[in-house]
Amino acid sequence: MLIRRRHGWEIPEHLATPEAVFLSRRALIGAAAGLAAGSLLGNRAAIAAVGDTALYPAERNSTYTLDRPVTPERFSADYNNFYEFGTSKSVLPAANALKTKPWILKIDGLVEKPFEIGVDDLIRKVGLEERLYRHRCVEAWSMAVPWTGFPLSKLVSLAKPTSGAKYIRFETFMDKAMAPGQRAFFYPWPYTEGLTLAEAANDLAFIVTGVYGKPLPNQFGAPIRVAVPWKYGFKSAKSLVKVSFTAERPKTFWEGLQASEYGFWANVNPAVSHPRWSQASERVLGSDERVPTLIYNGYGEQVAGLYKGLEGERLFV
Ligand SMILES: Nc1nc2c(c(=O)[nH]1)N[C@H]1C(S)=C(S)[C@@H](COP(=O)(O)O)O[C@H]1N2
Ligand SMILES: [Mo]
Repeated sequence: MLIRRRHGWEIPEHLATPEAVFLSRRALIGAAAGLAAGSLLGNRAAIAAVGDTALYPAERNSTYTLDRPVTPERFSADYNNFYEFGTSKSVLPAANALKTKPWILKIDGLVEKPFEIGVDDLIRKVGLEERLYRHRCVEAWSMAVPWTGFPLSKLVSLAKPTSGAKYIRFETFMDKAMAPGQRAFFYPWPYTEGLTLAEAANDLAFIVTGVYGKPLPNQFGAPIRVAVPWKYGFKSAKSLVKVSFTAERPKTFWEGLQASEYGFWANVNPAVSHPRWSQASERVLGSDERVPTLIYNGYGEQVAGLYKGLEGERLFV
């Protein structure tokens, strides 16, 4: 979290080419299954599932608007936090090693019946939409991106949590062979994060499978991640393999590393400094401009109510 460097913005050609090949192959394989599902269910989501090429770009949900331009992909795609692949911002080449097909998501804990589901099946089930969201890293940089995905509440509904469930816990994959960062033993791997069920039910809480109108490039946390736009970026865990429902507040990766600096709530607040730097403003990726940071990252109207009665908690760390 401490290292802040600038790197070249080029996306190597070897990244673009396999994707194109991959997508056209997928379109062929997916066509038969997608058409069958479409005629059975007759809904738009199922029909759209005729391979990844037909799924992206998804229709934009116009409810979510920005107060700033979308960050060009050449900036956001080579300035990432993904500690599994190293602590620099230039994890793009290392993240190439992440094998995202097939990818199984496990749902467990306090649910009616734990289950596993392939990410492609999940997407076909719930459908996709695009949303423009701001993203504010605790390190005081920010971006604005078009995420593709679906509300986290849809995943909660599928999971059917039991009455004892109060929290949702996200877990990232664990594979030291693929992710060299996970060989650093002093980090509490795997990466974990958490929300209250009330937060997870808020419409802003989003499960992300794509960005910039296409499936997630690896360095963004492929194939499935979280976006919780009113909280500091570290709450938005990447490359999820497990979503668990718990009675106890889950211990998170950054909390495990340094609880005094990175807490469970981590709601954005310009008035509450990080112990080592101000949170009053942020550097917008792709420019040297600094803009004032907004309480709840500008989403207060939708989320402030979640924290009524919790004023005694460290809501902004
Ligand atoms: N598994 C995992 N998830 C993670 C991180 C990480 O290192 N590992 N970094 C977090 C932080 S600090 C931020 S700011 C965002 C960065 O998302 P981006 O690289 O897509 O911009 O991912 C979050 N999710
Ligand atoms: Mo971050």
